[in-house]
Amino acid sequence: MTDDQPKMELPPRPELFDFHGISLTHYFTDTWERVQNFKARPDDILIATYPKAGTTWVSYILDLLYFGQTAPDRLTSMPIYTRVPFLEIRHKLALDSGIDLVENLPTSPRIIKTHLPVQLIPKSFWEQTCKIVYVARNAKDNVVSFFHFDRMDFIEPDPGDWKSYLHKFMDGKVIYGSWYDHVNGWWKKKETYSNLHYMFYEDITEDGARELDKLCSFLGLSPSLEEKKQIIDEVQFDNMKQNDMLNYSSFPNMDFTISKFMRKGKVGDWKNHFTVAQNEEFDEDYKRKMKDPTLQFRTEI
Ligand code: PPS
Repeated sequence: MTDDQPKMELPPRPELFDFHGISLTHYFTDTWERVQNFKARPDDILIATYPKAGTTWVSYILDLLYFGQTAPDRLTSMPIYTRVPFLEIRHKLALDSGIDLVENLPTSPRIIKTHLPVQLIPKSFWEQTCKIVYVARNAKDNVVSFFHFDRMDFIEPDPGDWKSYLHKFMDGKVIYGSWYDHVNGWWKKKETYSNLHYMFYEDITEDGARELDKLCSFLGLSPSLEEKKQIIDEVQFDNMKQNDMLNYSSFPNMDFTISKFMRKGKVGDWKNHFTVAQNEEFDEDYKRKMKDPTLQFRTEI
C-alpha cells in the first residue's frame, strides 16, 4: 500500500457534541465509563496534550528512554499507537479501544496517551500519584497543525475552510474544546500536583538535549551520554517522518494524499496561514483569554 492510496471506505465524519463542557465526538466518549473507572498503577506514565502539540514526539522519547535499550524489537514491529495507547479512543477501523490496549500492555511502566483536559482525567491517576508529562504548543502553530489533521483524518469532524476553522478553534468548537482552557488548566494543576512535568514544543525544537535532561531528571532516569545522543538523533523530525512505526502510515482512517501526519514539524508555520487581519483578531482574542502572566508561549524561536 502506498501513501497515495486512501486505504478503505471511510465512515461519515462524526458530529461534535458537548461532553462535560468540552466538544468531543463519540470516538472519544464511547468507552467513557471504563475510562473513568480506569485503575492506574503507581508507575504508569501519562502523556497529556491538547491534540497536535507534540504527543507523538514525546511519546517516542519516553518509549526510547524506557524500552529503547531493553526491547528494541518493539521499535520496529509495533506502531507507536500500540506502544503508547490513546486511553479514551475507541475506533474500530484501526484498533479496538485504547483502554483495551492499555490494559493489555505487558510493559512496566505503561506509557499512556490522553488528550483529556485536566478536570476529566480518571481519578486513579491522581490517587496513584502517577507521573504526568504535559506537552503544550503555541496556539497559532497548534491550530494550523490541527486544521491540516482534521482535513485528512476522517474520524474528526469536517474542518471546513481555514477561515471558519480558525474561528471554531478560538471558540473551542473543535475536538477537545478550548486550547486556552486546556493549557491553562494543566498549568494551574502544577501548583498542587508535583508529579507533573510541563513541556513546550518550542523548547524541544530549540534544544532537544536540554529538554531531554529536564525530562530525565523529572522521571528519575540517568541514561548515558551515548544513549541520550542516540535518542536525540532518533527523534529528529525527518527520521520520525520516514519511520512507518511512527508516521501513522498504517492508520486506515487518514488520507495522506490530503496531508501527512508528520506534516512540517516547525515552529512558525502559522505565518504561512494567518492573514494580517486574522493575526490581529487572534491576538486580541488571545489577550482576553490568556490572563496568567506565568504561562508564556513562543510563536517563533
Ligand atoms: S496527535 O494526533 O494529537 O497525537 O498529534 P501530535 O503528535 O500531538 O502532533 C503532531 C504534530 O507534531 C509534529 N511532530 C514533530 N515536530 C517536530 N519534531 C518531531 N520529531 C515531530 N514529530 C511530530 C507533527 O509534524 C505535527 O505537527 P505539524 O505542524 O502538523 O507538522
